[in-house]
Amino acid sequence: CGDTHGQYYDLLNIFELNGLPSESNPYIFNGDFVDRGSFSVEVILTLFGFKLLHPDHFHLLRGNHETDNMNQIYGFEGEVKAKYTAQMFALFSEVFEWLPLAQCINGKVLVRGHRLHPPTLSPSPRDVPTWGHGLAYQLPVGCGGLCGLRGVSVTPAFPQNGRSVSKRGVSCQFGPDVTKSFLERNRLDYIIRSHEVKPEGYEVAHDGKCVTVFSAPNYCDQMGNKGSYIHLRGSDLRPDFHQFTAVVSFGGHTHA
Ligand SMILES: [Mn+2]
Repeated sequence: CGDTHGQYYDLLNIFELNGLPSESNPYIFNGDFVDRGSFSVEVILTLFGFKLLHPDHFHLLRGNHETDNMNQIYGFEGEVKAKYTAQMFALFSEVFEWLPLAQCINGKVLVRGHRLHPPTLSPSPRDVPTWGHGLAYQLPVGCGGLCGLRGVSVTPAFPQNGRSVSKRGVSCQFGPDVTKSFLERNRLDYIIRSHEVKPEGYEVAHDGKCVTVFSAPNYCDQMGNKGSYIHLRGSDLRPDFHQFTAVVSFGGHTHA
């Protein structure tokens, strides 16, 4: 699953559609659990609950919204302080620091949500306390002329070969040649990433080697996008996409 962003009723819908987490029904959530939606506390407590219940079959990766500076701007800090206390927010913040940044499934599929650095992605998560929009960590050595840029994030969905700075100037987009070379060097089949809203809830790019999954339908109550989750099927872990639309609740209004 990709971003959930405090959309609690849509998270429950995923479990309704795909079954509750269990040893025979494992999950990976690819970051961005909180912020934007109004029920980030409910989302994260539910996810942490399943993590405690099934530690080896329920996996949470850290998104760029699992950080203090994002939580201050996009709602989670305020929500926690309103529903609980400042101390409770400090505890969430501490736990977020422990979440891994990426996960490799069966040595074949790299799941990595946010600030993906395919050219030289290191196998061990790095400590990035100020990780977020505009404060992302530096591109590692090997990224050519982009090394000196602060606040660089890497976003694919770029059909041309090579790398370039995105329109907003805060991220680096990379082409299918970069994806291919990264996968070959690391002996991987493909990448699953999130962090970017897609109309269909997912997108397959770069000859099927770079897949985006986004699980917050009608993002921010206005995008009109579908959400999706992916099943990995068979020994080759081929992606099988499942789409869903936003849950309607509260007398006809979507949650928010
Ligand atoms: Mn996001």
